[in-house]
Amino acid sequence: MVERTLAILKPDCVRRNLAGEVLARIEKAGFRILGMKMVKLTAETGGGFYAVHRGRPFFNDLVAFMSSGKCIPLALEKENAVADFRSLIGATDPKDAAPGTVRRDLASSKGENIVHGSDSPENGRIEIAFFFSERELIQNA
Ligand code: IDP
Ligand code: MG
Repeated sequence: MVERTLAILKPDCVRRNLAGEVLARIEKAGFRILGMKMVKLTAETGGGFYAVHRGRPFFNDLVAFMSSGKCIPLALEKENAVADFRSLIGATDPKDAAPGTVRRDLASSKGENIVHGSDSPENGRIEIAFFFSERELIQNA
């Protein structure tokens, strides 16, 4: 089934000039980019995006990291987008991620792990709507 998923190139990715490398991998894997923008989250908006993790021991560090620099959210579409994107990026901790995945190849730690990917089609829709209005999602260009 054609699905949508939200990716975020996190502040470590942008800061380390790896956005082009990760975008190339996303394009080569067959994802259509419906929307792309550059944003800087605040403690409030970053905390809102990751609200599901509020109360976890890593929450404060996560929010500080996500608001530490520019991010690039991407609205992506393809068959089986959610699972295929998570396969492309690998496990949360780069030490556990499979060889050839974005996180294994590029990420420095479990916290600073280069890229976000939605964990279900429903969350994909919710997370895309967090960053993009309907008219910013361009299907046929
Ligand atoms: P995911 O990004 O692979 O879906 P989640 O469990 O949803 O992983 O966690 C969201 C983000 O929170 C992770 O990508 C990572 O940046 C951070 N995080 C998760 N678990 C830890 C941890 O144990 N230590 C530090 N940061 C963590
Ligand atoms: Mg997650």
